[in-house]
Amino acid sequence: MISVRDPQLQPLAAKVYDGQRLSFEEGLTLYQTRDLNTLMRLANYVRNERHGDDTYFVHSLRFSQTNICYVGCTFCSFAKRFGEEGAWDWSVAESVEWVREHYQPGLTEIHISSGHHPKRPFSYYPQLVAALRDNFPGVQIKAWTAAEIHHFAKIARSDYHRVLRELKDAGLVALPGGGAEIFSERVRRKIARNKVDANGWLEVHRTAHEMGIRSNATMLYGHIETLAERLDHMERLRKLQDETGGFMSFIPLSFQPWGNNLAQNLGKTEFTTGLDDLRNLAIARLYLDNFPHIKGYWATLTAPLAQVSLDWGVSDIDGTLIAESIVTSAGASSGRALSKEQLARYISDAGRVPVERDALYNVIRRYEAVS
Ligand code: V47
Repeated sequence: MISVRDPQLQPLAAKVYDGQRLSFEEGLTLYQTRDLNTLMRLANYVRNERHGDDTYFVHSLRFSQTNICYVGCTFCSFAKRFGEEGAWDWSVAESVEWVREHYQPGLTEIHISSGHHPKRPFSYYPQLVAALRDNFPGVQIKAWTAAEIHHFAKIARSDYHRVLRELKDAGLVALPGGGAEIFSERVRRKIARNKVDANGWLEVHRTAHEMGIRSNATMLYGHIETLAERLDHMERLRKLQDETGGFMSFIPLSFQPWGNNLAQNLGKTEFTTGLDDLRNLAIARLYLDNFPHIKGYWATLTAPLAQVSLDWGVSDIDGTLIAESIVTSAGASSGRALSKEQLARYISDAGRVPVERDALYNVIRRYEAVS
């Protein structure tokens, strides 16, 4: 048992050491406490119990077949309209060419997320997955957020199950966790009005899990949400994970304010600081007791803070992020990908063991532990 400065954390610490689940109110206490040192040590305890020093990363190419999108989320700096400068919309053949140009030896996954294109028919998407699978055998395809799967079901006049079945048959192995934003209806109305709602997002993941497709979950935070709304987001994920067990990791994404209107339109002038980000990761580790991994996404955190986050509950720092463009367009630091060696160095300099994994957390290489 560690010494606890904030007496309010005493009963929570006892529960954490006893492996008991935290309540919503206890989660709020963690958002309010000034005893960040205890919070860090509790999250680190849970992380070490689950994973020891093992810290995961993946050699990942980020691909978006289009940035054309009709949805108009106010936080987004990536989307373009038809004909706008900087818009792209690759055919299947052009997509394969693009991936070939950016391919690196040893690449493990192609992570795809993009815009909601109003005109492409659904048949294009399984064709794209199959073409990537055939041209890059052995590279896993983790493709399209639940928001996009919802869009595909609409344009195909079909349902989530049938859409996911076709994509899976074409070679898709997992879903990325984007599009979740914040589940609160109050916030969603303001920042992502035309996107799939919370229940739809959760239903896509439920359907995927029932079909054996594993997935991730994100949370976009640090804009206009309250702390209770962050916890509500985690609460809904925890419930679904109790049902299905299909989530692999949870990824908090701190809002990046450049090139979008959210900040100006809603009068937001202050954004998350390093300790906000670390606190949020630690709470996720403690609250989401049924999620295997909490990701410290270096693209939004910066790599040095992602390194520090390894003591705050984080067991995965995502990956090389070749050609990341979604958060980069909003000012994040991911414009330059990191090599596997650089990622391994960040991890081992933090006294942890780098483990290269694939999209499904199968181990590719465990590095030597530092002595
Ligand atoms: O859904 C968009 C977010 C997400 C901004 O599954 C922004 O392993 C911050 O899906 N500031 C897409 N965030 C990214 C995504 C993802 C990322 C990392 C790992 C995984 C995974 C998936 O990017 C979107 C949205 O929430 N985003 N704009 C912005 N201005």
